[in-house]
Amino acid sequence: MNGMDEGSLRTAAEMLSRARRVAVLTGAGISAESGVPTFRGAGGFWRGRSAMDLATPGAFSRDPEAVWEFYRFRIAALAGIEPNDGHRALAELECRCDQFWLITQNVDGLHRAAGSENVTELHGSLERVRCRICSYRCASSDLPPEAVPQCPACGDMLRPAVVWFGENLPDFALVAADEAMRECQVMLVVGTSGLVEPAASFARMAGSRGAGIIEVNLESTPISHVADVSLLGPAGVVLPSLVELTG
Ligand code: BV8
Ligand code: ZN
Repeated sequence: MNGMDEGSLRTAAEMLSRARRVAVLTGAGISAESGVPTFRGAGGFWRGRSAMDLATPGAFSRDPEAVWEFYRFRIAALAGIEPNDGHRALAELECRCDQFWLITQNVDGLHRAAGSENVTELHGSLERVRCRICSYRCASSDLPPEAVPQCPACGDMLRPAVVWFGENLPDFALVAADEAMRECQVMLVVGTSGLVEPAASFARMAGSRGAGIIEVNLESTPISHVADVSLLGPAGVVLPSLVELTG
């Protein structure tokens, strides 16, 4: 069942109204209407290089200047972005549930800025940087100005506190995601292309345990096959309508 038709929206709202324990998985698509480029759209390229090529430990070892140029640009862009109605609708939904998990692949901090509380940043955050080898960490806003900032504690290189391709996700994030998948009665999957593991498998895992799956996206994705209902439309329009109908 798909399409942003009234019937699908009503079905999704009924699923959510009956659920007391709700999990949400979000991807870059929920921040698109805030002006944050998505990974696989046109925004997925930086000076002709794919974001995927730059977001790896190998790229950082080979060319830390280029990787830092990419991330400084994205960190600077955080100053100019605001949560949109989609982020705010999820913060509202959280208030209406007995248990709520917001698991995001995004690193832009917009869910917390919108007021969401139980947020798990699977892939870290652009708001923080850390030392490549020691435990030093600081806010991105306190970043030293050098092209490749040095750790004040040990002198090695500072890096963005995000999870790169080929790196493991932090244990606390996997524990939170596992609990959400086990406990939720409904999982809402918003604005993700469903290509990056392990997040891409969360909906299938929750669905195989009996949770109802609702997808919100502009187009169908590999997740559409495991969704009970797919709502095709922009998250900033669909989510407020959905939460309002949930009553
Ligand atoms: C791991 C942080 C164990 C950085 C990100 C081969 C070698 C090495 C690894 C692998 C391999 N094969 C598979 C892997 C695993 C790899 C992976 O999945 N690769 C894929 C691409 C093949 N995963 C990992 O490496 C993960 N770690 O598995 O550890 C391990 C260890 C070693 C070796 C193997 C396994 C770590 C993954 C984390 C990577 N870091 N980000 C940074 O941001 O710079 S991922 C990055 O992609 C972002 O976090 C982003 O969120 C994420 C996923 O993308 P989406 O969020 O889905 O965004 P996308 O642009 O793709 O899609 C946007 C969607 O929104 C679209 O569907 C669009 O239609 C929709 N949309 C647009 N506008 C709207 C909208 N929807 C609604 N409304 C709108 N307005
Ligand atoms: Zn250090």
